[in-house]
Amino acid sequence: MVFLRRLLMLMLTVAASSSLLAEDGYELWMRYRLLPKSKQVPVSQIVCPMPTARHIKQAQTELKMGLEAMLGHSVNVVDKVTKENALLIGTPLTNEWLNELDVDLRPFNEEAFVYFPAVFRGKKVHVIVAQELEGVMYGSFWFLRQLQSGKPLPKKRYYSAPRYKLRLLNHWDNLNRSVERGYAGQSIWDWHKLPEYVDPRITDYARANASIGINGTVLTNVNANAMVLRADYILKTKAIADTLRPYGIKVYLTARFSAPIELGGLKTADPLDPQVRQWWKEKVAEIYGEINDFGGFVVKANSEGQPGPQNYGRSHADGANMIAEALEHHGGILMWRAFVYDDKTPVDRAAQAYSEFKPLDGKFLPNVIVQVKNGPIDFQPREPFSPLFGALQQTPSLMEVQVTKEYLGFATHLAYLGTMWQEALASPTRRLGKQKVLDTLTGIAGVSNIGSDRNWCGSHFDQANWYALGRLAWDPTLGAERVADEWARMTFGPAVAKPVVSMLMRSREAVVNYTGPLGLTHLMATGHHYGPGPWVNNLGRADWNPVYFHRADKDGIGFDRMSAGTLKQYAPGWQEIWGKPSTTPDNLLLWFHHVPWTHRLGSGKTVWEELVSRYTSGVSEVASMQDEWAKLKNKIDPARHSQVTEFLKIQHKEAKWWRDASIAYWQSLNGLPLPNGFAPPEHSLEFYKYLSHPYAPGNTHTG
Ligand code: GCV
Repeated sequence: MVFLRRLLMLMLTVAASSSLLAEDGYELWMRYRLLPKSKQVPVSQIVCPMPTARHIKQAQTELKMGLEAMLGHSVNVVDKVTKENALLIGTPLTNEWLNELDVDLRPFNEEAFVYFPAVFRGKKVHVIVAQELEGVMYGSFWFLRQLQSGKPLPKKRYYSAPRYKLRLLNHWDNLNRSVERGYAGQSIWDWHKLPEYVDPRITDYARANASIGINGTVLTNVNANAMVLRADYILKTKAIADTLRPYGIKVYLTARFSAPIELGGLKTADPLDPQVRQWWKEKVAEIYGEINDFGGFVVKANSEGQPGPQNYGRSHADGANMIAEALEHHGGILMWRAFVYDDKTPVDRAAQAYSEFKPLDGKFLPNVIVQVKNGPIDFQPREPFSPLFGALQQTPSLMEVQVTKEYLGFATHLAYLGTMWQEALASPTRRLGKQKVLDTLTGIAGVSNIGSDRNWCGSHFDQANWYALGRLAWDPTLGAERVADEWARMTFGPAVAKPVVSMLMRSREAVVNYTGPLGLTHLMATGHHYGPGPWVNNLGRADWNPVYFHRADKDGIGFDRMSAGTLKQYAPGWQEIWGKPSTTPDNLLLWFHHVPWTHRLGSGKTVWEELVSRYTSGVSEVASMQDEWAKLKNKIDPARHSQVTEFLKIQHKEAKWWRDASIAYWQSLNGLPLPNGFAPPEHSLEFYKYLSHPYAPGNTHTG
C-alpha cells in the first residue's frame, strides 16, 4: 500500500514537472505552446492560393507551425475554402477568394494589414488581408500573437499600420565577431564562414524581427572598419541580405569616413575632393550591383576618434551630403549620427549634439537622416530627451536607443527599457504644446543586445527589450506596460503575466535609484562601464570623468546647466520648468542644477537625505523582485526560473555595491552623517576604489 502510494506520488511529480520542461530561451516569444481548449480559436485551414509568393511563404509557414502547435491538430495550406473556420490570407491579387469579400484596405500603407471575421459562402472565416505582401506577413504574426497571449480576436475589422518607416536594429558588431557593449556572446554574423555558409540562426533572427515589425538591420559597428566595404565582404553581406529579405528586412552597413584612404588608396577623404566623391559613387554602385535593395549607411564621424569631415575643415553636412549623393540615385539613405564630441573639452558635453547640428538644419540632402540618441549625453539610466528632437525643423531625425544595457547593469540586471523609451517618446517638445518627441521622428533605431548566446540576449528578461524596440517602433503610443504584458504572456505564459509585468515595470527605476538618483549621471567605472566610479577624475579629457558630470564637493552636488547655457537649447516652456530647482522635478534636479547638500526637496527631505533614501530603495526594490520571482518557482520551467533567480542575486549584490560605494564617496566629500535608520556602507571608500575588473565584457575595439 505504502509502495503504491509512493509510486503514485512519483508519477504525479513526473507529470507535473513534464509540463514545465526546461527551456533555454532560444524560441524567444515565439514559443507556440499548446493552448488550453478554452483559449483555442478554431482555425481549420490556411487558404493561400499563392503559397510561395515573397513574404506569403514566410507567413504561411509560420502560421502553419504556430497554429498546429497551439491548437494540437494539423492545419493545412490549401488554395480554396473547404472548411468552416478557414483562415484566408493574402492580398486581393494573390488570393482571389478575397475579392468576394468586402475588403477595405484604407488608409493605404504598404506595410499595413487588416483582420476581420467574415462569412464566406456560408462558412465562418478569418481574413488577414493587406495591400502589399509585407502586410500579410505582419498580419500573420499579429494573429499568432493574439492567440499565444490568450487575447480574443477582434469581432470587427482591425487595422494596423506602422507609425514609422524605419524600424531598425543597429548591431555594434565587429568583423572579428566581438560585439562592442555586447553581453550576449559573439556576433551572430559569422563573417569568416560567409558567404558560403549562412547559419540557420539568421533565419530565426529574421522571424523574430519580422514578428515585431523590425524592417532593417545595420550589421556592423558604428566604430567602423572599412574592410566591410571590400568586394569579398560585400558578397558576405549579400548572403545575409538574401536571408533576411524574405522577412521584409533590409540590410545596412556602417561606413568609415576614411574608407577612400584605407580601401581606395587615396591620399585624402576630404568630402569636397572630386576623387573622393567618385570613390564613394563607385563603391555604392558596386554594393547595389550585388544587393539591389541595400538600405544605406550609418556614419559615426568626428566622434570618439572616428574620422570625419571636420578633419578636412568641412562640416557634418558636407560629409553627409557626399555619401548621401552617392546613395540617392539607388534609393539608399544615410543615417548620420549626432552623437559627436570633438577634441576640445566642451563647457557641457550634453550641449554638443545640438550645438553642432542645429545650425546645419536644412543643409542636408533629402536622403540624410540625423540619428539622435534619446538623451543628450549617452544612454544613461535617466536623461531628459535630447533638445534636437523638435529643434530640427527641416531635417528628418531618427531616435537611437540602446537595447544592450551598457549603463544599466549589462545582461545580469533586470531592467526593462520600455518605460525609459516611453518617457522619451512621450515627452512634449514644447512642454505645453501638442507635439511630442514621437511626432518628430521618422524612425527608431535600437543598438542591438543580440549575440550568439543560446537565449540571444544574455538573459531571458533582456529579450523583453528587443521585443519592446520593435513594438514601440511600430506604434510608439502603445505604452510600455501593454508591450510588457504581451511579451510576458508569450514568453512565460498568461498565468504569470501579472507578476512578471510588475517586475518589468519597476525595474528601470530601481536601476536609476541604485546607480544615480535625482538626475545624477555618468558615474560608472572607466572603459567597461561596469560598476560605480563616481570618484574617477584622471581620464584623458575632462568630460570623460564622472567628477565632470556630478561636480560634487563639500558644499553641494549637480551640474549647473543654467550657467552652462544648455537649458536654452530647449523650448521656452521647458526653460520655465527646468530653470529653477524649485520647479524641476526631483528626478532631474541634479541634471540641471548644482544645489547645496542641505537643499530641501518637496518631500521635506534634504538632497542628501533623499539621495541616501533612493539609493537604499533601489536595492530594496531588487530584493522585492527576488521575492516576487521566488513565488513563481512552480509556474515557470526550472531552467529559466533558476537562471533568473541567480541573475537577480547578482543584481542585488551589485545594486548594494553601487549604493554603498556611492554613499561612501559622497560622504568623503560632504562629511555628513547618514540619516537615521540607514545602514552604513559595508566597506570603506578605499575598498571600492581598489576593485578592478579588467575583463568585464563589452569593452572591445574595432576588429
Ligand atoms: C560605439 C558610448 C559607448 C561606445 C559607443 C559610443 C557611440 O561612448 O561607450 O562604446 O561606441 O557610445 O554611441 O558611438
